Amino acid sequence: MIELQQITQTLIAGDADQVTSLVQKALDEGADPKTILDNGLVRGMDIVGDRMQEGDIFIPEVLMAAKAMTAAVSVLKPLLADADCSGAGRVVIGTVKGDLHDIGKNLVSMMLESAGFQITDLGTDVSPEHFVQAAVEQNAHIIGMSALLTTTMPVMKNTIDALVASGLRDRVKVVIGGAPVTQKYADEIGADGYAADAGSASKLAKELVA
Ligand code: B1M
Repeated sequence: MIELQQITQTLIAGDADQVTSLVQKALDEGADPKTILDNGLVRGMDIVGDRMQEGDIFIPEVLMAAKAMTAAVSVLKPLLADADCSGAGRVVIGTVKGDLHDIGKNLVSMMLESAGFQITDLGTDVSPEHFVQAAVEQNAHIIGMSALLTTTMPVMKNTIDALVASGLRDRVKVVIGGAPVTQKYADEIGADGYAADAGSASKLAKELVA
């Protein structure tokens, strides 16, 4: 029987092949995909973050863990589809300028896609102008922004300002998230919503376009 703890430790060790195989075995044994994601994989990335902050591990080890996370999530992706999906709307999503963290953003994209949204993923390091341009091109209902650094959070406000300047603000909802982001910050900058995790982001997006 695969323990979630084993998955967490293998993720922290950055062993993509092993973690992928453990996730597959856990699924074969009947484990719930969402539990594997939250209590095995995301938990592992949190521990990686704590160790990085304490100076116990460095960027190369963090990158290995990040690659292992991406590989493991790809096994879970088809199983996390939302049963209640009904052609939901168009979302332009990205990690804001100056920020290269994309694991959380990719999870949010994946959950939104599973919930029936059409996703345009702009990747990382996305400028306010690029968000606005993509929202126009895609006729987007929602712009989703992710930031993992306190220093890049202000780009979210800059993007909302750019939306206002382009005359689009009333037509496009703005959802923000990422580890340092809070509901209070969303209120301060005039975003339409904040979500703490990928599951709540999908729920919130559905509410906003209903
Ligand atoms: Co970076 N990093 N990192 N890092 N990194 C953090 C964020 C940090 C907290 C680590 C630490 O010190 N404890 C710290 C930020 C401190 C701060 O600003 N307060 C930090 C730092 C300092 C840095 C560098 C500056 C380090 C350096 O170079 N000295 C550098 C910056 C590079 C840059 O972006 N310009 C850097 C680099 C990196 C790597 C490249 C090595 C790698 C990223 C690889 C990648 O993403 N492809 C990396 C990683 C992996 C992390 C940690 C360890 C893990 C992040 C992660 O993937 N978590 C992170 C520590 C931590 O967060 N505990 C850390 C798992 C992921 C599932 O969670 O992204 O929070 P998360 O997403 C969640 C929710 O937040 C939410 O849903 C997701 C799923 O549930 N969510 C949204 C996210 N986006 C959302 C959008 C929404 C809604 C919800 O709506 C649109």
